[in-house]
Amino acid sequence: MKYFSSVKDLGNLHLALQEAKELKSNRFKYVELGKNKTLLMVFFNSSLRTRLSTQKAAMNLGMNVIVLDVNQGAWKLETERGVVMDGDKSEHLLEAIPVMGCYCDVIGVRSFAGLKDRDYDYAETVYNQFVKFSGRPVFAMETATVHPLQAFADLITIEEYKEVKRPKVVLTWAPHPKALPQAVPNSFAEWMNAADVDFVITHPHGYELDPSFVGNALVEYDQQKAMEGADFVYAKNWSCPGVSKLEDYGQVLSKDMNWTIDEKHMAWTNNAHFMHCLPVRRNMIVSDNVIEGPRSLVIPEAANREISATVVLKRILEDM
Ligand code: AN0
Ligand code: CP
Repeated sequence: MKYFSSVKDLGNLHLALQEAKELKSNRFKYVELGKNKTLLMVFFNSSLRTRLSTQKAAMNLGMNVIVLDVNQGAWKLETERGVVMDGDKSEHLLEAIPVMGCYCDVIGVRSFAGLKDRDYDYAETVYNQFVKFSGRPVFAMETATVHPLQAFADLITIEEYKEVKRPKVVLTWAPHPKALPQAVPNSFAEWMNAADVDFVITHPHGYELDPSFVGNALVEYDQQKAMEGADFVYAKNWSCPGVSKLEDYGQVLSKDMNWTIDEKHMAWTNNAHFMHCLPVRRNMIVSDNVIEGPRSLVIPEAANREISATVVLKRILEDM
């Protein structure tokens, strides 16, 4: 594997899940594989889980790791071509990327959505420049529109905790004070469509996700109806994807707290497990009782980020 941004990059998903299970029981098995290989992790915004879990995964494989926080200590980077650089940005991404490629063997990129220009975000302008100009294998650590390491970890978690062969999984929008990207719900939807689950998406009108990610999922606007009989409830906020109304892209259209997941909501389900990628705002997205409750999987999901990253880095190293 040279690039990782989609479930398709893994090929047979069943085999990838098996590999994840094996690596989880022996995560240092391939500690020789990454010897004298360097991972560069580039962050254009904040991170707790991705930073730590991906670094740990690289260490499991014996790699060296360099982390660059572009907004803290590096030159401010221009990302658009053709700009007269007379402002606060000292360097262009088009020089910075090949330079970064000189110092490492693999690059992880967290580029994040600007949420201003839908076409710019959905063209994955920043991530694709790393693919094109770094000369290195590149993987997504949450780009403008996808977060595949999270979705992979979420699927590993569902596999571990499911109590029926084909569980019902519900992705529900929940309120948040600030505009957030669609990367997490996009990838979650993409991965659930590829997995052996019944998948339902629920959100207020106007929050329709891009059809390329929704795929064959059932979209149900009535949150209660959607959640009835659910085995897993995956809550997440996202800003307007601009599908039905382009000018609303990146806007907060609703802060309706009736969508906040509390015990009343969970009572509609089949004693569902609660999931969220974290970081989460309590009592906006989910009540204290639900996130602290016995059915909450937020910590196991975060723990499985180490596993999903180990599988991805192992496959990249094996292909070098
Ligand atoms: C980010 C998001 O919603 O995409 C990161 C989640 C992994 N969340 C925040 O910025 C709060
Ligand atoms: N879930 C996740 O990717 O968290 P961070 O933003 O802290 O990396």
